[in-house]
Amino acid sequence: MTDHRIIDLTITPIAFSDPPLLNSTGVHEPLALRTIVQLELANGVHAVGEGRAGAIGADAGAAVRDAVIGQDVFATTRIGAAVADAIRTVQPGAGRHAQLSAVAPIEVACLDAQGRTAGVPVSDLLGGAVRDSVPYSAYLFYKWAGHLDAEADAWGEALDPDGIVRQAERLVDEYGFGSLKLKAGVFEPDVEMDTIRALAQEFPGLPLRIDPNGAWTHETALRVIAEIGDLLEYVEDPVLGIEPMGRIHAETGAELATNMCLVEAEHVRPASEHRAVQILLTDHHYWGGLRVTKELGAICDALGMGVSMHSNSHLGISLAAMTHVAAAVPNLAYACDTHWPWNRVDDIVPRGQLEIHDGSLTVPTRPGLGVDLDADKVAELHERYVASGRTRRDDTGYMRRVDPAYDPTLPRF
Ligand code: GKR
Ligand code: MG
Repeated sequence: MTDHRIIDLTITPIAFSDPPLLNSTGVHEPLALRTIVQLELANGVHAVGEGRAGAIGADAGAAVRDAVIGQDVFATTRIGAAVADAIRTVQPGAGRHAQLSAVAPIEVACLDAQGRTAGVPVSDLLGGAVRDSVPYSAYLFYKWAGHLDAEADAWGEALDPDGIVRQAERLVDEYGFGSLKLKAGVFEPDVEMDTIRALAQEFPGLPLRIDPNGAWTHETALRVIAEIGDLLEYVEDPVLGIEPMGRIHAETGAELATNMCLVEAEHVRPASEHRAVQILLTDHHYWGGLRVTKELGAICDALGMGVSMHSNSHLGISLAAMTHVAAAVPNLAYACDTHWPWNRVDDIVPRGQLEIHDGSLTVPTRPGLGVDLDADKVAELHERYVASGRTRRDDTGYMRRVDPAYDPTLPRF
């Protein structure tokens, strides 16, 4: 029996390239931020997890290390509780979200370590993969040609329906995506509806989704659903809030998905009572890890809700973790979101270990997450983080450099 105790934990904030992607609160800055955690076990195993920017801030690092070091890596429930306690101690105002965001990358690293120790992939630790590959959707964004004060990037401009169709062609050619998601809430709804119509014409048969992140009023959402609802697989967060989402569903019968109104355990009951959510977009980075995400899948099943997966700008450790849990959730029936094609140029997983072919990623079968960590790349991205002086995402602030009057208040249209 080897010694499974955790003997070291490193928390590394990183910054990596991100194109100027537009959304309902502004535009992506040149650098996206993430948190990498690395564990070392007494048995010599090294393991890794990836979390949100600031998931374990500089103020919390020492307390979280104290909470984790010395624990048996198989005791993830106890480790999670200790990490949540540590966050509450150093940040007394920290809500459940902040605590679970800190727990998530550590739980992923623990599962990576468990898998490496036992010689099995993480999907096996989650009950086993029920599919060999996980489908992802192309995540389409309106975007500027390039960042402020920089040359145009290789993706090119996408500020109208034609630009989005060109972007979709590139993503479908390169990755074989079999469904398309449009990030909306950027332009007048008529432009965004024309974009969906153009995609439907160019890619007949491919499921289409639209996500304005709550930028529409009740009336606008009703109009969009009336005009293009029959072209859509589902509508994601057309309006903000559980009751408003429930009213849209009641009045239109449209299938609604969310990563905004059902984001904590206490939202499950009201979301179900109001029939506000037909498809829950889970996200292990916010919910506290892979095991709870799997449990969430079972809760959705019991409530008659569909399941898929939300993403934010991320790198390959997250993609591997998302793929393992998506493979182990039997009722996950929609292609998952991923930002990875936008960010992979700076990946910390060596090229070739993760590839999306025919729109799907093969579930890694090597022990643990089944991918390696490029330590030199992590060091480079950490230097970039330090040099940037940034600690949080500010899409609105960046947009205000071109439009000082930009108002992120939603709904906007
Ligand atoms: O990357 O701009 C973005 C997205 O808008 C992201 O922040 C959202 O969290 O992808 C997400 C979503 O589905 O709402
Ligand atoms: Mg969304």
